[in-house]
Amino acid sequence: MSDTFTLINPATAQPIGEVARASVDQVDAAVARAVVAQRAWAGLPPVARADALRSFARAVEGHVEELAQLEVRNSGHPIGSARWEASHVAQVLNFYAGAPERLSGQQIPVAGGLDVTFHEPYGVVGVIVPWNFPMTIASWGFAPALAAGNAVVLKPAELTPLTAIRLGELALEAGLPDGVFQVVTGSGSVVGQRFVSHPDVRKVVFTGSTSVGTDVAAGCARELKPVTLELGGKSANIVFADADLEKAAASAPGAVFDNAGQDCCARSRILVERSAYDRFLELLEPAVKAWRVGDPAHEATDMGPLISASHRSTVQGFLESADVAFRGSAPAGDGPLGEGFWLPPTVVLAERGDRLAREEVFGPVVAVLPFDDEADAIRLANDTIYGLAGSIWTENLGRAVRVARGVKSGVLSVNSHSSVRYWTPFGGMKASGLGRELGPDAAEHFTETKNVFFAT
Ligand code: TAP
Repeated sequence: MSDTFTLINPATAQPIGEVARASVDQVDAAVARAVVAQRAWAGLPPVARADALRSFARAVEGHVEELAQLEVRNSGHPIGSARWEASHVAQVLNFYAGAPERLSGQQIPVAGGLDVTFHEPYGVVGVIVPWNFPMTIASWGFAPALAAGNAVVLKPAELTPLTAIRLGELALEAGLPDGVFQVVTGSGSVVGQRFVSHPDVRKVVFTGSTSVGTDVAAGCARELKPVTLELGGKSANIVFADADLEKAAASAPGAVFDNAGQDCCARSRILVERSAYDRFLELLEPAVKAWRVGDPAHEATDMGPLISASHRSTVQGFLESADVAFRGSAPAGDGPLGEGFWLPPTVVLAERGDRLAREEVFGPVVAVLPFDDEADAIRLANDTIYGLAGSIWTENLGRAVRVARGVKSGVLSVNSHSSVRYWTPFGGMKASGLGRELGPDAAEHFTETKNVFFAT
C-alpha cells in the first residue's frame, strides 16, 4: 500500500495534494510521545493549561480565513459555513479553557477522617472524526480532553485531513507542549483501530457511522476502555397545523440541505400534520428552488457538492424508486464545476416504512410524510433506529412540551432547527450514540474520579 493518499476537491474532482498514510508503528510512536507529554501537561498548574488553551484559541481566531479556505477546497463547504466552523473551533477552545480551574472534586462527610475526590485525566485520548465537519467535530473531542489534562492523538477522516493538520501546527505555534496534541493521518482500519487496541490510549472518542461505531465500541469493550460515540441520525422536523407554516417551510431547506445533507443532525424527514400537508408543500417548493447550489468559494452559495463520487452514487441509489415531488438545481455541464460531485436538493413523498422514511441518506434528500395527531407524530418520529436531533413546530406550548418529552432524541428544538451550541450538551439516543459532548460537563467526561480517605 502506498504511504500517501491523494486528496480531491469535491467541487472540481481535481487532486489537491498528497497526505501521509500512517502505519501502526507511526501511531505507536505518536502514542509514546503523548504518554510522556501528558505527564508534564497534567502536572502544570491549572491556570497554565488554561492559558495555553486560550493561546491556541487566539491562534485559531487569527487563522479563520486560512482554515475556512482549506475546508472549501478539501470538503466543498460553502465559504460562509467554513468561516463559521473555524470560528466555532476557537470558541470551543475558549470555553474549555475555563475548565482546568473548575474541575474541582468533592469533600464527602465520613466518620473518623476526611474523604475527598479528585478528577484525574485518563492519560492519552484517541479522537476519530468523520469527513462531514472535520474541524468542529474534532474540537468537541480535543478541547475538553486537553482541558482535563489529557494528551490527544487526533485521526481525521482520510478524505478531509487538511484543517486538522493545520490545527496541529497552530497548537504548536501557540505554545502547546510538543506531543500534547498530535494529528496522525491514515486509514480508519489502521490508525483508528490502533487507538482501540493500544493499551496506552485510555479513552476513545468516535464520531462516524453507526456500523463502524458499533465495532469501535466492541473493540473498546474488550480493552475495558471508555468510548464516546456520536453516530448517525434520521432526525424529524415535525410541523403541526397550528405552526407558523411560512416560517417552518422557509427554514426547512437549511435544516436538511446544509452541508449538502451530510450532517448527522439533518432533518431528513419532514412530518406534517395532514390538514396542513398540501399547504406546507406549496410553501416548501419555492424555498427549495431558491436554495443556491454551486461554487463553495462563492460568498452567496448555500450548498456545495457531496464529498465524493462514491458517496454521491450511494445517495442516488436511495432515489431509484423514490416518488420525487420536486428538486432544486445543481451545477452541470462542462464548466469548471462540471466534474464535481453535485446532486440537487430533492424532496420526496414517502410512506411510513419506506427506506427513505427510516434510513440515514446523508445527502440532500428529504422525505415528507403526513401524520394524523400528536400521538401519531411521536410514533412516526420514533420509527427509526436513530435518536439524534429533531425540531417541533407548533404555537401550542403544552403540545411542544408533550412532543419533546415523547420523541426519543438527544437534541430537540422548538420553532427552530438549532442543534449545536458549545455551552449545551450534544449527543444521541438509541443507535445515534453513547455519551454526550459539549456543554458544561464535557471536560469532566475526560476524567476518572479518584476517592481518597484520610484517617484522622
Ligand atoms: P465512518 O466511515 O464511520 O468513518 C468515521 C471515522 O472512522 C473516519 O475517520 C474513518 O476513517 C474512521 N474509521 C473507519 N473504519 C474504522 C475502524 N475500523 N476503526 C476505527 N476507525 C475507523 O463515517 P463517515 O462516513 O466518515 O461519516 C458519516 C457518518 O458519520 C454518518 O453516519 C453520520 O451521521 C455520522 N456523523 C455523526 C455525527 C454525530 S455528532 N453524531 C457527526 C458527523 C457524522 P477513514 O476516513 O480512513 O475511513
